[in-house]
Amino acid sequence: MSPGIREVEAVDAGRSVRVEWEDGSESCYPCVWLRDNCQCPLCFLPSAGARKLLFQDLDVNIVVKDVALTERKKISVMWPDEHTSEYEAEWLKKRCFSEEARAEMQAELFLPEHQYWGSDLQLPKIPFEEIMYNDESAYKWLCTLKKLGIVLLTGAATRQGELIKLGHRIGFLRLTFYGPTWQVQDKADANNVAYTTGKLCFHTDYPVLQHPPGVQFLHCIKQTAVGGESEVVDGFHVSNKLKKHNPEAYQILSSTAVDYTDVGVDYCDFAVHCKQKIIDIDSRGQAVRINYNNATRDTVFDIPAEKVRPFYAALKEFNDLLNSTEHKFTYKLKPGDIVTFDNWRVLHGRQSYPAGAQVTRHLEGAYADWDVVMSRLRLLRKRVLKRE
Ligand code: OGA
Ligand code: NM2
Ligand code: ZN
Ligand code: ZN
Repeated sequence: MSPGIREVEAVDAGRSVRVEWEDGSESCYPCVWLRDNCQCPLCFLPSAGARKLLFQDLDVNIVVKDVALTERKKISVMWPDEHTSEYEAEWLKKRCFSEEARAEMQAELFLPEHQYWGSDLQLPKIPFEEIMYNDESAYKWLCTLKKLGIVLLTGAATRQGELIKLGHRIGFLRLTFYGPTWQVQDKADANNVAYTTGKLCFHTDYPVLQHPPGVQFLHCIKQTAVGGESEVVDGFHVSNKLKKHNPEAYQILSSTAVDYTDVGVDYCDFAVHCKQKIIDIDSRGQAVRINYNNATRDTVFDIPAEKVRPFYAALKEFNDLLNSTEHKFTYKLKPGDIVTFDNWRVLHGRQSYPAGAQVTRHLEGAYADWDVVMSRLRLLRKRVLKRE
C-alpha cells in the first residue's frame, strides 16, 4: 500500500506543489499538470476515464492560491479562480515525476523486459484449453509471449476455427488481404510463396503493410511426414549481435528504406506497396521491429546505385547471423499445436516438403495487433492479481 502524506506546500512561487510522504521521500508536481488533471466532474468524465477540460481553457502559467492536506490521504488545491481540485495520495504517488517512479509506471504499463534466446530456447508449452478457460493460464501465456516472444499452445482440435475462438479470447483478430484467417497449404497458382511446398527462409510476415501484424498464430491441422519443420530466431537478440560486431551493417539496415510489394487477389484484390527499414530502431538505437520478408521485397529499389552493393553486403551479414546454428531453434509442429509469436521480433521459416496430389500439410494462420494483446494482458492481470 502506498504511504500517506506527511506535509504539502506550494514551492517555486506557487508554480509547483511539493509533497512529503510518510516514508520521508518527496515528490514535486508542476501546477499546470495538476490543474490539467483535476479529477472533479467539471474537468473529468469518470465513465470514460477521460479529460473534459479543454486545452484552450487551461492556463499554462497557472499558480496555486492555496494547498492543504486532508487526513493524510488527500491533498486539496485551490486555484486563483476559486476552482478546487482534490488528489488522492495513491493516485499522486503513481504519477510521481522522479525518474525511478516513471520507470516503474512505464514497466507496469508496457512490460518492456525481453528475455533473449538462441538455439537453447526452451519453448514454453501451455494446453490450449487452459488458456481458453483459465485466466491465470491466459495471463501467463500473454506475459511469456511479451517477454520471450514465443509460446506453443497444445491440444487444440485438428480442424479449422480454433483461431477464431482464440481471437474471441483476446478480443479480435487482425483482418488482412489474406482473410480473417488463412490456410497455409500447397495451392495451384499460389498468390504467396507460403502457399507452396517450398522452403521459407527466415522472415517476418507482412512487412508490406505500414503497420505489420504484431502477433501471429499458426495452428497445425495436418503435418507432412517428411520435411515441413519450423525454424525460429530471436530477431532482437540477433540485431544486438549485429550492432556490436558489425555496426556498419546495422547502420545500413536500420536506415535504408526497402520497397516491399504484394499484388494479387485473395479476400479481395490488392496492390500493396510500402517502404520499411529491415531493422526499425528506437531513439536509443535498440531494435523495436524487424521488417524482413525476402519474398515480397520489391524489384523496385529506391536508393542510389552506389548504395546497392553495400546494402546487399549488410543484409548478407544479418541473414548469416539469423541462420547461424547458435541462434536458430528448429522444431516440428504436431497436429493440434498452435504456435503464437511476436511477429515484430521473431523471424520464422519452414523446411520444404514433398509436393503431391493430396494436401499433406495444412496450417491455419491468423494475426492480432499488439494493442489488442496488451489490452487483454492488462485486463487479465487486474483480474488475476485482484487489483483495483
Ligand atoms: C507463412 C509461414 C510457416 C509454415 O505462412 O507465412 O511462415 O510452417 N508459414 O508453413
Ligand atoms: N500469408 C501467410 O509477408 C507475407 O507475405 C507473409 C502472409 C500469406 C498470410 C505471408
Ligand atoms: Zn476541476
Ligand atoms: Zn510467415
